[in-house]
Amino acid sequence: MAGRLSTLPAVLTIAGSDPSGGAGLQADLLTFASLGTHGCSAVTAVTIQDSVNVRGFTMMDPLDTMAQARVVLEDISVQAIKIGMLGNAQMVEAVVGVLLDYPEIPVVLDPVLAAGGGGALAVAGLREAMLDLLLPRVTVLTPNGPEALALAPGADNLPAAGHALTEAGAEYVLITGGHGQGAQVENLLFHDRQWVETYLQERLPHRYHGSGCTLAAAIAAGLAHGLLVLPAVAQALDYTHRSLVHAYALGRGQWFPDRFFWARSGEER
Ligand code: PXL
Repeated sequence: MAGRLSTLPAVLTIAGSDPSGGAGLQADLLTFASLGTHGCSAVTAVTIQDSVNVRGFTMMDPLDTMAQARVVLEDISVQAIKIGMLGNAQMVEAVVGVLLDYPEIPVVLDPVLAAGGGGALAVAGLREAMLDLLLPRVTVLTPNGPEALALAPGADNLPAAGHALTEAGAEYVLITGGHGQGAQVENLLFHDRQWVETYLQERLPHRYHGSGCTLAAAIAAGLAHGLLVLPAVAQALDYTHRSLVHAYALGRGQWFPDRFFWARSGEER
């Protein structure tokens, strides 16, 4: 039997599990599949949560998470890595150790501190470890507004936070505006201590669970397809927005993005 002549580019997510299926590695794998890539996953934590909020989480042993990442990276030519929930500083240190062995693979980091419902997905020390150890290895950092302000030392507004986070080592910083106010969502892109682009989107009426995961995973998928950062960001913002336009209410809380909206609506992907 003939095999495929070409393969799908592979993307690895290093992230937490969300049993509701809305966020976390479940969201990443759906997004990877929807965008024509093959998703691999290394689990950092198992969360207990629904569409309303987080009840708790259990961290994996970082050695086991890194063993998952290493067997994948040694076997499969991974084209991009997406990092989501890291949970604690030990997990950051372990991830950095693996990334140092693969300096050519672009990294998208969603610096997860809390879930959509507000519940914490991080313990003390995570913020500092991400800032000091991980940011210098990050191609695109995707904080929402509150995360950007929490991460950037001393910043009291979003442009200052964007500048500080590129200074801390992230090559590009995309601060998303979903948590802001106003009819338009303002997403701000920074590079090399400069504010280089603003992407405006219509603000949608609901609260969503897993929108940040979808965005970061979509950027990683774009990079895996060989896109440069700016087109990868623009396409991922558009894809995420459309997945939210088609979101559905399944539980009692936030709505879930439809990462396969194009398959159901007949729209272009
Ligand atoms: O969207 C942030 C996020 C990341 N990772 C996991 C999550 C969430 C939000 O709920 O559950 C595992």
